Amino acid sequence: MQRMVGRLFLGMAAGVGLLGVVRVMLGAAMVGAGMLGLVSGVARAAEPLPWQMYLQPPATPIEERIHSLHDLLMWIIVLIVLFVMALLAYVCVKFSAKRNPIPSKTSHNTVIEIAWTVVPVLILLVIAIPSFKLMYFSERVPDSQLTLKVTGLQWYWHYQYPDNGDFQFDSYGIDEKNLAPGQKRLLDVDNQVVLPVNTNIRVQIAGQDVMHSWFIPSFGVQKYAVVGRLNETWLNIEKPGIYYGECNQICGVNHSFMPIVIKAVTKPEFDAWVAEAKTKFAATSAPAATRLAAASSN
Ligand SMILES: [Cu+2]
Repeated sequence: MQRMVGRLFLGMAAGVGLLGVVRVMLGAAMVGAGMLGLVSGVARAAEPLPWQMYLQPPATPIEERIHSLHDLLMWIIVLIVLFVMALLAYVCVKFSAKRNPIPSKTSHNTVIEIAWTVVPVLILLVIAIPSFKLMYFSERVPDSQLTLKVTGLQWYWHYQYPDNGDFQFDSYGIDEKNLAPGQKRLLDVDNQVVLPVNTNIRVQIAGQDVMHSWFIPSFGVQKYAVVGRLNETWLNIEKPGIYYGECNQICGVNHSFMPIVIKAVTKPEFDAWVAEAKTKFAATSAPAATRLAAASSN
């Protein structure tokens, strides 16, 4: 009975190990392919695509560093999985009941016990150093040249440009039935956030009803929008383009219908847009929810 349980356990461990190896090898292949740019046709757009693997291409210095940390971790995982698999295979062969009918009763080995405590600690240290560096890098806003204020509401985003005349607007996801040709379902919005490239942008994020989260994968930005609290992060978008994100904090029934679209443009294009936006959004003084509440109390 004991032997059967032992075999079952070994079989399960081997199965799980094998699955892990397949998964990690696939991941490693994607890392390699990503580094070589082989998946460029598939994964080069800053948006989710069918059958997409690996991360979206980075568009900010933060996301570039996230990619390197991810790749480092992936190689560490590959090595650990291979090492554990090799040990398992060795044990299965060398200590099978046939080859080793009288098992040793050894229960302690000081050297091995110290080694399997110290080695994981060292591995964690190797991971911790770049991880903390990245955390500080993404938290500390460098000299900002522009501020964007983001407010999360059920279920849309409200944006404010305090340095550019303080105009503000709501940004709603577009209903499936109202999509124009070329617009993306669950990703496109009525009013895009326009930002200049190569500019240090301070992003301040708050909530007005429940918790939301402003998440743009290709920027490496994911910040909670909390009521009564101002969270802060920063961006420096490297190339013009359209970047997509979504609310990624479950915030109620329409959580999946509050996408984020950032249009990154050159500085002159940004200035032209600001001039236009100031008139276009002149009548907007607060998020729609606040305006509705004020109107109904009158
Ligand atoms: Cu939300």
